[in-house]
Amino acid sequence: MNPAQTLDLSDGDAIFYPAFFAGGDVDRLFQEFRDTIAWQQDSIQLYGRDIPLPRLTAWYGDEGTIYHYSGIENVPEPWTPALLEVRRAIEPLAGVTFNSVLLNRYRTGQDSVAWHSDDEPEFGENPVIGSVSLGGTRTFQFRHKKQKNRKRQIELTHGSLLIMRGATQHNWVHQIPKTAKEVHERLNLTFRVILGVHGRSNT
Ligand SMILES: O=C(O)CCC(=O)C(=O)O
Ligand SMILES: [Mn+2]
Repeated sequence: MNPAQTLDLSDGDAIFYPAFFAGGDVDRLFQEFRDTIAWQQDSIQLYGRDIPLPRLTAWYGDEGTIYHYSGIENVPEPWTPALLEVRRAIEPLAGVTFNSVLLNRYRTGQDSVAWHSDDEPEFGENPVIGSVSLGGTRTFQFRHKKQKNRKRQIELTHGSLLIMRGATQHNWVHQIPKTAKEVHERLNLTFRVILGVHGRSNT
């Protein structure tokens, strides 16, 4: 593991570990998740039309961690051993017990996620989000919600961990823009805490 970098968001709090997972583990995890996760092509409803998301997604977690976004209701698949392995590795740094994970699969540079913040009510006031990246490096951008010229960006490398916490989701939006560059397929795992769910968290 190499040293942490803080992102200097002032009214937000984000820490980045460029090579949190290293060696053979990273390639093994990439292959395992690419080949065994129940990837779905979701779409959002916009003006009465179904628009496919520009990426594949999946939702895993404790029973009852139902998560809504853009009109989509996500019912979790149960944890797999590999997901639990990653979760346990990052929890000591995140300082929370995660009960769910949203996975994103960016097949090419044309896959992306648009500006948003992870501020759905089920995440609570100041959510801690642990985001693990595997595969091709993609640029992750932050933009301040009010002072739109305040921007930050980092390259999310293979095996990296980004932790967002504090007021980050209140004050900043983030995105993964499309790129014309040749990029390798990328997987992203964002571990989250959904509030109001009772029960065992490690089954
Ligand atoms: O792919 C990423 O690094 C970001 C994904 C993201 O922001 C999200 O799923 O909320
Ligand atoms: Mn997000």
